Amino acid sequence: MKEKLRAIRENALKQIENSDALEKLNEVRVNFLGKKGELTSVLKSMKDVAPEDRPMVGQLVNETREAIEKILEETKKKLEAAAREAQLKSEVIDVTLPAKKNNVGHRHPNTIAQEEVERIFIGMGYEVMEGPEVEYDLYNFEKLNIPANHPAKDEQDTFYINKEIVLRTQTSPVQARVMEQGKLPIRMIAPGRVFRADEVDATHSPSFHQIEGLVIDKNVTFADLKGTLEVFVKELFGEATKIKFRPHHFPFTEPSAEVDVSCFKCGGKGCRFCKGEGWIEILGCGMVHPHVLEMCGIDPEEYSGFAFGVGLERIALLKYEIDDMRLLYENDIRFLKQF
Ligand code: 2U9
Repeated sequence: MKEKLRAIRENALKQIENSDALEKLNEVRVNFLGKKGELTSVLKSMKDVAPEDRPMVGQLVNETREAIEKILEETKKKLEAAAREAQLKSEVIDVTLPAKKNNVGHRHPNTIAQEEVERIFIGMGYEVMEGPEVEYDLYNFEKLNIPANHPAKDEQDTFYINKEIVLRTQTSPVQARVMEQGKLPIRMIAPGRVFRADEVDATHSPSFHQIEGLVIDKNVTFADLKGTLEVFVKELFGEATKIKFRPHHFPFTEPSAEVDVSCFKCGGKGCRFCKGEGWIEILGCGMVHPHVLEMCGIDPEEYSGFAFGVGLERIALLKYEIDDMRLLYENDIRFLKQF
């Protein structure tokens, strides 16, 4: 029995020594100390040992178990340390590698242009106001001097929710609502999305954006309008920009004008960009029609004002030299990344 136990012990130690992984070590433990293990089967055969030898044999079995367990534990610790070491080595961080790029989005050219226009007017003391995109016909047309059957209603054909409610064709209803509140003077711009029943092409879209401005105070004249817009275009397109007013007609302003700026590419000589004209049409404007003032609760005898409107996409296309408006809406990241 003594011999058998020594053999088991030597065999176990050899197998433990040869274990190069924790799994293997566990197998050895099961093979020797497990329920069906070699040492356990010796214990089971104690009944065959003479009763007087049993204490001695029992002690020997225990010593063998303790010896195997001790060396198992030591080897387990060594293998665990080696595994941790190997893991640390394999997971080494190379701090010289380029960092993972965090792909943050960036502003759309429309947004860049809108914020630029807002910055300029805020600098002149204007407030930025917003209003609903779904509007009453009353605010979108009637109060802006465009009654039913007015030809301008055809030019600004839009999407009707019902007879009285439309998708706004201009941001002017925002100004009409502010005027009705009766807090004067007013110095505001209204940027926002507008809608028209237009076919899509390089310069048209059924949904686009405008920025309209309104100033109402005592003694506001066309000279104030000219000075304001001159400051605006010089800030937007450069100090050398010249400005030209051409008489025009809008139902909501009287007198009205369209404004051209000298081509900021060729300085006015005429080039491909301005189609040889030297001038580029940029916005519409005028003195607020007395009837519009009246309909919005302001006395035209006491107050006067000017208004202007500019297409945001038009500014973005000009400023960033984009030749097709559709590019602004296609969400092609290769296009958007350039601005
Ligand atoms: C009120 C009174 C008057 C706003 C104005 C224009 C001239 C104009 C166009 C520019 C490009 C529209 O997007 S566009 O096609 N707008 O030419 N807009 S005056 O006049 C107002 C606004 C509100 C109460």
